[in-house]
Amino acid sequence: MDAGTLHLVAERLAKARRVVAITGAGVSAESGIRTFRDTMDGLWKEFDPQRLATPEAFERDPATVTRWYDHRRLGCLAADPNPGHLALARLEARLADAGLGFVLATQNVDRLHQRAGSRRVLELHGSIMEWRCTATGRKLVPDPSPMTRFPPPSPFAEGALLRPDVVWFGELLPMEVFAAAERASRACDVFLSVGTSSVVFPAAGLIRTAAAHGAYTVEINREETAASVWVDAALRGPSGEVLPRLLAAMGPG
Ligand code: BV8
Repeated sequence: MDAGTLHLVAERLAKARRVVAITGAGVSAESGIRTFRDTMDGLWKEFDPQRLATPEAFERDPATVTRWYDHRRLGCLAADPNPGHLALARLEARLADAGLGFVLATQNVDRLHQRAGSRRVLELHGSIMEWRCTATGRKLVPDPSPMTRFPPPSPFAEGALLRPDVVWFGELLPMEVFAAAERASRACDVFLSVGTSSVVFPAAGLIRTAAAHGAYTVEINREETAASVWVDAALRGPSGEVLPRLLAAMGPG
């Protein structure tokens, strides 16, 4: 990662009054959670996330889809926040202490940002830690142990099922959550895009919204993404290394 760019970005962040960060699967990779672009581990090698993460797949084979989600849920529970999650929580605290604004919009469903101490987290694609009744929409947090029946029956309505409270491909995002992320993106001075391939919309559009409203846009990723061609600065490297160095380069908070 280029030290000059790091200090440039740190200077911008140190002067910013409102910051937005969007994160994707890459920010959890160093916690041992596979990204969507990694080949899937063992049991799931033959499945494609974009085929499994759809209402049609759930309709067609609810047992396989819920088994996959319970497998991922247990992996998220067993994972720990990494230095990248912790650095974003520190950035939020530093800005809040100075009476400045910080909004974290995540595409991740693993709740590691919250476990790292982030307080204002917009879960654009829901959470794997909450499941909801297919008949009533009522939600619950399943026990932190493997589910025993697939698909899990809903306790809220006879004959109904429980599904993960995530947004599947082809499903609408929670509109009030996305609207809050859009508002923050329109108003921010600096927009950080961390660990996302920036291909899934409408989340991937937020960085464009920020840029169109004058924000300084920064991409933190190990490699090029769909947004690389036009961000103001790119910090190449694992977010678990880049983010702590960025916080350190900002100087005393
Ligand atoms: C919708 C939850 C309205 C479930 C997920 C234009 C406008 C609107 C919609 C569309 C559109 N064009 C197409 C669509 C449809 C679709 C879409 O975007 N499709 C894509 C494939 C083109 N969008 C939707 O369906 C959305 N709904 O628009 O509703 C509507 C309704 C009906 C009909 C039409 C429209 C809903 C999308 C949400 C889907 N749910 N997740 C679950 O988790 O199972 S998406 C899921 O995939 C993630 O949440 C995330 O959003 C996406 C994966 O992206 P990333 O997080 O970026 O992860 P990825 O693996 O791709 O990349 C990892 C990155 O990290 C890489 O860049 C890598 O280099 C980097 N990295 C790796 N290690 C590190 C690292 N970086 C730093 N450090 C490291 N250590």
